[in-house]
Amino acid sequence: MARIFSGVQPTGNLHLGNYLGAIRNFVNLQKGNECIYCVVDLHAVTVWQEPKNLICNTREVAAAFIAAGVDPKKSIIFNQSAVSAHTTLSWVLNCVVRVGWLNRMTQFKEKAGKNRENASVGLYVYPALMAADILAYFATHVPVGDDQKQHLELTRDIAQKFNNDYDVDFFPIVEPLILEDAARVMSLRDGRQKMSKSDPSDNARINITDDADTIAKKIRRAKTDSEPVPDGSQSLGTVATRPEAFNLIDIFCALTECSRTEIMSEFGGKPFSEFKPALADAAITSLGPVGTEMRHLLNDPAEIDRVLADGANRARSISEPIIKEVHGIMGFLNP
Ligand code: AQP
Repeated sequence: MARIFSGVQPTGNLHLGNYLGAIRNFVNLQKGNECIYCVVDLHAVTVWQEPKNLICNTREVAAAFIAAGVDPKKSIIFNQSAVSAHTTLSWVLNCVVRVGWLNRMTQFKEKAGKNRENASVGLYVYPALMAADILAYFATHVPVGDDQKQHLELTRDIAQKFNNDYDVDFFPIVEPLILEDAARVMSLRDGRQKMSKSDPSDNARINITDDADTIAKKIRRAKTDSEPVPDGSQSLGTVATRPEAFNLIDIFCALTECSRTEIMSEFGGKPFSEFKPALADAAITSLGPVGTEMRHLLNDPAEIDRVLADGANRARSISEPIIKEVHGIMGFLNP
């Protein structure tokens, strides 16, 4: 049985991209696997989070997992800061990873932007914390999108170096789980940027908690051009020339599990005014029940906290013996 670890940051505004690219797949992965799904609040604070928002956003991510169909009795759902193994092991791994390795991480460069001197050290060592998340549970598989592939490679390198340095065969070398149907959803305002929680424009994303009217309105206002829906022919453009148009088609594909060819043969050559209402219907059918259930769950925060507490206990029972062994291997005295 594979042991799967994955996480989502509680940075607010959970959106359709988080759902189609990650959370929806968490549900299917439960079949035949042991799954650990973490609300990664320690990762979130690598950039500033308002404390009272962080609490709400943490519950929001947990509610999204459950509303989407993750079963908290079967899978482990917890928030990262509640289990000390993550910070304990990340310090150890900070001492294993090399500065040169971290300097090659493209996500730090993107997230820190031009003002790198002012970025937190936490943002810089984020990949070592991600390695700790995975290795603290001896996770065998991690579902990854393109943006996390480099970090997962680094986790493998860190595990290998620890094993070599201490001459042990201790940490397993984790495998990426490339999900064929994990969609990459782009912004509704700019088809070259991914849909993101931190986009200042709420119209750039469909939030999981948006109601049917808001979803329809955002899709109606989604950026397109004056050309009809692409049909696969050169004359109606390519992803490179019409990224917004193809993003809407790809969202439709992900929502309905149809191929681009199927969608284009139905809508290709037609005006977007005909395509958008059909896309809105598909989004409302797929996301609507999740949003409704999420809002329902969030009305009872004590119940969400109970699920998180139970998950944290189960997470500790796996990670604590692993951390003890790490300390023993490294020669930390435990008087
Ligand atoms: N646009 C997207 N399309 C597909 N998958 C996406 N994910 C995020 N955006 C898209 C996937 O969602 C999971 C959780 O992401 P995260 O919260 O850990 O951080 P992120 O990737 O940084 O997400 P955001 O939405 O872009 O947040 P901000 O704006 O805070 O950086 C991951 O599996 C991610 O691939």
